[in-house]
Amino acid sequence: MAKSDCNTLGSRLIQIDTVEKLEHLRSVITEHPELDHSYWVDGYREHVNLLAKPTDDWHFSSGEKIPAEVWSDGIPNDTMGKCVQLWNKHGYILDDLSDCVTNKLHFICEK
Ligand SMILES: [Ca+2]
Repeated sequence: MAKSDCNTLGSRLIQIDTVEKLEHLRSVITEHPELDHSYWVDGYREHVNLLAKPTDDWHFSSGEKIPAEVWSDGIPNDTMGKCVQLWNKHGYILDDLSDCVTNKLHFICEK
């Protein structure tokens, strides 16, 4: 699983907390066609239930709130969203997903 794999390496899932960091990742990935995957990145949502709005309560593992500006318009959009991917569609946007484990996403660690 990505989180424990990152921990084994003495790192963590990458925390995309600024637009600059997001754009840097996009430029690295687009320059290297072999890196064209969707990636599991840090972010989770508390209080997932059908009454909550998909935009509610998104945090990094550090507990900090995910800043609104790193999300694209209309995202998060999954009622049951629990985790975050850097999606290899729409030019690598952050997207919420209900399950990042069974989707067998690649993942990015950082120190
Ligand atoms: Ca979504």
